[in-house]
Amino acid sequence: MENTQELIFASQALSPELKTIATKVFNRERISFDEGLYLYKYANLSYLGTLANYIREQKNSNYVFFNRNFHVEPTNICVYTCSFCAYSRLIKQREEGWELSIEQMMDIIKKYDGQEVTEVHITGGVIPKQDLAFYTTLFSEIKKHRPELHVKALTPVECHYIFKKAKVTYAEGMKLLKESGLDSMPGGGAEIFDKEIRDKIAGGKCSAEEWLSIHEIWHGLGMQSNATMLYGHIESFENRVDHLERLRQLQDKTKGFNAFIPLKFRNGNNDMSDVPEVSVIEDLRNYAISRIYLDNFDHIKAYWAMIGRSTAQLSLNFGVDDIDGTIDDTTKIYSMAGAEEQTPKLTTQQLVDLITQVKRTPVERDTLYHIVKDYSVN
Ligand code: V47
Ligand code: SF4
Repeated sequence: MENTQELIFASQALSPELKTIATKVFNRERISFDEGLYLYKYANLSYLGTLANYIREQKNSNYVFFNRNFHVEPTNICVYTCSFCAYSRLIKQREEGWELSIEQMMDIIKKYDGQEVTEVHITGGVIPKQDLAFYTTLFSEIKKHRPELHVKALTPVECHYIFKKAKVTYAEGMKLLKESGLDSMPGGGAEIFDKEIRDKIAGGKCSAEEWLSIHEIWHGLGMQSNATMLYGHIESFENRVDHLERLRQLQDKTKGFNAFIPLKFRNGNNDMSDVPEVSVIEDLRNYAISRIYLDNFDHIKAYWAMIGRSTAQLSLNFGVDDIDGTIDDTTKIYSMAGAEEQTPKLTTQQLVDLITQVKRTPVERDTLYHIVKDYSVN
């Protein structure tokens, strides 16, 4: 630790503000909103990497977590029209979309019988037919068939819509979903919390306050979830710090978030194709600042299917300790928006190799970060 501190403080380029922030990090003190903003505006990559890596190793030592998972996307038809979304088809273009029945989804799930997957991740578009009863039936069917398979499903965007339609409160709806077999919630639908930007890119769907409230209620039931931030489009650095700040405040209250997942805006085949994508340097800076700012989150995840394998490997030196899972070519949301990974699928051995190539220790986890296999132990 002394060496890390000496390295940081020896830098000629260090302003008094950056010195104060580094001192806070080494003393395990929280940085402020203005300091978060200062990092986005002025900190260089090596400074951010050193601090983020220090925190990452304090929290998770040399471990990099992954899981064995697959996705089921019930539909890509959607009543909403988020302008960054390359995936959804409006109801009127439904011939270009897919819409799975409960039986079809159960057939997908049954294909994994006998395989060592631990999680099914279920999210997609929002349509009237796939309502609260549809999802409670689906979850209870999954649990009847394979009780130990962790069901991570539905974002507040879907929850808000199905609860309103069923005329139940968020609390009643979340309780019904829990009783039917929902185990945790993924981090999607957060986009960017700032109202002006959210209205521009994701108008009509649940608000920031509603997104946060649904997670808070879920955590209140003793359950866990993830959080995301869609970055690198038309948002400002202030908007990013505001997003991190709201998540940090909720996590102080509930401690229910497992991981934070920054999602890089990809500009292929959507209504924001004229907005350029940010550089890999900006991706790494953003991972590192997220790691530094979110002192009450245990895990920062780089979603390899979205940023590609090489950037995911690099991110492991910038605060990231998790690279999601095997996925098994079961999600289309990023490949349709132009991500490098056109057929997102990695075997467990390939994930282990990616991690060991950058001299980290692979650990297979379950959704709630219990260790399934530590690869440093033979
Ligand atoms: O909310 C959609 C994003 C999210 C684009 O919790 C895009 O473990 C970039 O949240 N460019 C859904 N991003 C995916 C998600 C997720 C993924 C993996 C793991 C977990 C988890 C959660 O995908 C959406 C939206 O923010 N998204 N389109 C795009 N063009
Ligand atoms: Fe629908 Fe989600 Fe796409 Fe928005 S991001 S249009 S809510 S599928």
